Amino acid sequence: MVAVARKRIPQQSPETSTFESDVIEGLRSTPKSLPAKYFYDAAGSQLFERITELPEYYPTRCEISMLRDYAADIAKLIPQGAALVEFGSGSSRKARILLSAAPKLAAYVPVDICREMIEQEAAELRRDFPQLKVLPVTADICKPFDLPDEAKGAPVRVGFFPGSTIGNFEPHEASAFLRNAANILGAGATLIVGVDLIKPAEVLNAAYNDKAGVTAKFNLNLLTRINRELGGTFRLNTFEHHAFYNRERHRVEMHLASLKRQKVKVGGETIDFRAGETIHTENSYKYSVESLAALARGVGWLPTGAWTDAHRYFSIQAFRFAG
Ligand code: AVJ
Repeated sequence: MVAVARKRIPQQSPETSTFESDVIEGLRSTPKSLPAKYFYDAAGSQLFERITELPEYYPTRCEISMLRDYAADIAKLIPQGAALVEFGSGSSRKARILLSAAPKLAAYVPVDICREMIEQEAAELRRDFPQLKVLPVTADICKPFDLPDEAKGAPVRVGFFPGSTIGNFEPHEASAFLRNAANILGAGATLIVGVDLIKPAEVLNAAYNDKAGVTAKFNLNLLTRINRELGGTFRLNTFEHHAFYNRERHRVEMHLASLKRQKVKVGGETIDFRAGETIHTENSYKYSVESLAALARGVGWLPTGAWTDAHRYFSIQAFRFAG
């Protein structure tokens, strides 16, 4: 037997070590990038809540008022005894509107990566909807996961994916997500998706460059998180928030631009920045009703309904999976 030198095993949770390897990989790439999903630590989630209340940031307000206005119509797509499965449920604020409008739902399955959040929310939902079976699942919505037996046993399943979270995926990832959702929900399923629409650049640029600077704080908080959790040496006043609508690719891009040439240490690595070099931190893809339907059709979802607001800023789209 040959003795093998063992590497020291870092004292970290699996989440932390994936965070570290994702961050190092992104910062060593050209151009530099970081995955948008890491925005949402406790501080980042609070900053996002503040974004949703900004005058310039229309999507959340728009979607919630549409869910209220069209709840009865949307509920017509929810069959008797169905289980509602929400992908990335968070606070379940939007699902509550559907739950109130569709009393024939038998079960609600909030799926989220954050365990504490859904367990706490489940207790409140059970109190507010005593007839409903609330069956939380802790899982990464991008990967295959198992539904609870009671949801599998329901006559049919209805997926719910609000918030234009689908816009954070690259189009090929959005397509993979839709395919995964079809596999999880099964034949006869309906999927209700909230999607931000293509619109004039001025509206989009304002929504991601708010006057109060909350979106800038949200973006920069990713560096604070890296400093705290990975021992990074980012100096926040040497990076600047950049956000703009990329018309060719139908997406809002967020970046953090280094104001000078500098070196930053992260997890034992040294990263060089040129003056003006950026880290690409987020894409927020915008769709038309037709372009999302085309993507969905490609993986077997047929359009069964679409709603937009008076300005055509936001859409709620429904699809059915024949199987
Ligand atoms: C939660 C992904 C829908 O893309 O508009 C808000 C996140 N980023 N402001 C979005 C976000 C900057 C948001 N999503």
